[in-house]
Amino acid sequence: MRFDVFTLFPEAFDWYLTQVHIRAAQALGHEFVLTNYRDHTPLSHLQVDDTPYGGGAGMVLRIDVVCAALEAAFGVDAERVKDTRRVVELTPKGRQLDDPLAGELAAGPDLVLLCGRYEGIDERVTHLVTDRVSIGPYVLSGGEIAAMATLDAVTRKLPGVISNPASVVSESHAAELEGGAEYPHYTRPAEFRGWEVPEVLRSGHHAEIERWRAEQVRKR
Ligand code: 6GU
Repeated sequence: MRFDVFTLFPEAFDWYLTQVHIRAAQALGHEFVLTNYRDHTPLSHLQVDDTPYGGGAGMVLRIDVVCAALEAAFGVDAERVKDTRRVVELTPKGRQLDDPLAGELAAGPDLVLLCGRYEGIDERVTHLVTDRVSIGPYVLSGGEIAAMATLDAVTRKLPGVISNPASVVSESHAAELEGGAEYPHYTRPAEFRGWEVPEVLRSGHHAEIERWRAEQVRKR
């Protein structure tokens, strides 16, 4: 699968794209491509944004700039990109990302993420996208953190990216757990400042451990 991220701040992704499960996805043939809108702007002085019609604070990412970047990356009319790819605008106005949506995005087709900055992207971006996605009920200064959260949740769903598939199945929000939180994890030391690891986990009784974990999930 190919993941394209359009942003004014590609360097914001430098650390994230070195993480082990992104490397694992690349080793499986998946691609991550960053495009800076500014590199393809048709405007002079590398302009990408403009003041809002009707007045108000801040700047709005121009739709002609977004179209030019999509056309440079894919070599087709910007409105046609969504014919073969899932094109997602990251915006606090979008559908909230959850585990089922991450799974849906991971099932393909290729994914395009459009990050806005400032006050966001000109509303006519709706002509270019298949989806608008938010990562939660709060406002971030730009779409980059939301794009990384989306890439993270989606990449983990790709077959073979997480070496032990059981660890994906037992994730906190997987359908198997009916949206309940995952069971608690502990590691050494067994006791610290008087805080003890539950005895059952140290017992070696796998059936009892399973029962205890299932019970913890129910309680949460
Ligand atoms: Cl996707 N973008 C911005 N700017 N803020 C957000 C968001 C996205 N999701 C939650 N808040």
